[in-house]
Amino acid sequence: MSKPVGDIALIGLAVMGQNLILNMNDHGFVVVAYNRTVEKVQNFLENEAKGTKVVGATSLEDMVSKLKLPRRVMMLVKAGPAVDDFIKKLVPLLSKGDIIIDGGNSEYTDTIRRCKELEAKGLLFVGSGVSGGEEGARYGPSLMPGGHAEAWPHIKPIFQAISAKVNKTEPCCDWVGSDGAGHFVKMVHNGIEYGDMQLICEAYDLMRSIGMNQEEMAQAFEEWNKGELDSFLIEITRDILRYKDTDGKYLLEKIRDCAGQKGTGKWTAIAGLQYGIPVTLIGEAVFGRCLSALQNERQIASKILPGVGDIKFNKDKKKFTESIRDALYASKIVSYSQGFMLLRQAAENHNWSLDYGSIALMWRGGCIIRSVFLGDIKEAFDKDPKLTNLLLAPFFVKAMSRCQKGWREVVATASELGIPIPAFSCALSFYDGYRAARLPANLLQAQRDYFGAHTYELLGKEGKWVHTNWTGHGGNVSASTYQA
Ligand code: NBP
Repeated sequence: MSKPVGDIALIGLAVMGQNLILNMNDHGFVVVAYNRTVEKVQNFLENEAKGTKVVGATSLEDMVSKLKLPRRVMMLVKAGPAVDDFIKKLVPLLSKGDIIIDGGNSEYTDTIRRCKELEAKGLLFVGSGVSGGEEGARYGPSLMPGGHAEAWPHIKPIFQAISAKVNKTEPCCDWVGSDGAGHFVKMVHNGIEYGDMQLICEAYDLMRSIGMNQEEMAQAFEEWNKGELDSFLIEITRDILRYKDTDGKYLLEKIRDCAGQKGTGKWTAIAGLQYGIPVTLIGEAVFGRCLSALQNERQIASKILPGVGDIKFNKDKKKFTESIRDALYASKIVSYSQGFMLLRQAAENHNWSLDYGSIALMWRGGCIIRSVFLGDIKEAFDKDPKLTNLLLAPFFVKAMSRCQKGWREVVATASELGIPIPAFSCALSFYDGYRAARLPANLLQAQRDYFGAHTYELLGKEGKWVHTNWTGHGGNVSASTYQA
């Protein structure tokens, strides 16, 4: 039998898998390629991988026999049962200390379960977030690996070589933490991506509503991309706005306003509810897509429900565009603060020791949310690793004080004009709520106690739960106190 040559095996020859293999090949690694539909292996070798060192496998046994020890097997297949199916088939073929990596968009709870199951079998498991789409996979993705830490030294050289680099040398990839930490961080990344996209869409909707043409909008985005909003999503928005169809007309205007989604934003919002962290902007971004999908109902309602009448925009367009930029930046700061709050809470619940500066660096390049802004976030965490909330970092306090006037003007004007801006406005409400020393939850507690004897604490006597017989004819027995 010939000596195994494969540094790593990759299962799943769809867009992500093929591109990641070619990226690994470019960096000198020998990849063994395999796919459920085996014919795709030969096809890949004869086309995209022609002239490379990529080796094909005709079965899982063949694939495993071609790998150096410890064996490293990475899957990039559809998340869900496909991952479990492959794990089941791989386990009898692998030996103690071998490594299985799941690079798909798996739910972090599945990754936690798989880590436990494989640990019992002596195998190492890594759940890694991979971001950057096709282009990222080919030329440098952001990689967020987590799971069994013993696997990290064996995969680090490959992962850090193929990942995107900030300042040409700093890899957008580092070890995130144990069990599901990598996939959790990737999930929050995707949630933040939903938020960023919604904010940009609201900015576009405002610009359109105040009568800017598409070239004017593109110019605004181009300008914004030179400053603190410099990011991949702003850049592609500029290009999308300028893109003309074969008939010379703008393509964007012809696209149905009905958004799709694959689930990771929803998972982030659900995690926010589970961990009790108000990731309101991500939640609104998910609901914004749901509302857009009710297009038929909206068409009907648009003819029935009254709006604001003939109130017209009568401000200076140029100045108002600057206010939109401030609203976008301030809302983005809120969204990322909420995302990092969720990471912090999950880390506490799962005992993950997350390095928030390092996570910001992982997102700084290669992935869809890559931006200059993430460099500022990294710096804030580097300066104060114990920072309780990004909003409290001096850099962002300053930004908020500079942007809030324009932000408030945008929210008020949009409300007057009847333009929906769920993300801008919920971000502002969160900001005002977070900075409020007093909220009306005293009344809420009183209501709960009134109808359900749920008890409340008195100011200055925290920890002592009391019940009032509000009506005079209720009992004095209270319900037990617990947090859902
Ligand atoms: P897909 O998500 O479309 O998955 C295609 C691969 O899954 C093929 O290899 C296919 O095999 C295999 N597969 C399927 Br579908 N059902 C299977 C089953 N029941 N058992 C075994 N294999 C099965 O590919 P992708 O877009 O390259 O994404 C791969 C992973 O990376 C996914 O988890 C995705 O969420 C994640 N991801 C995608 C992107 C992106 O931009 N596309 C970005 C980041 C992460 P077959 O050829 O035999 O049908």
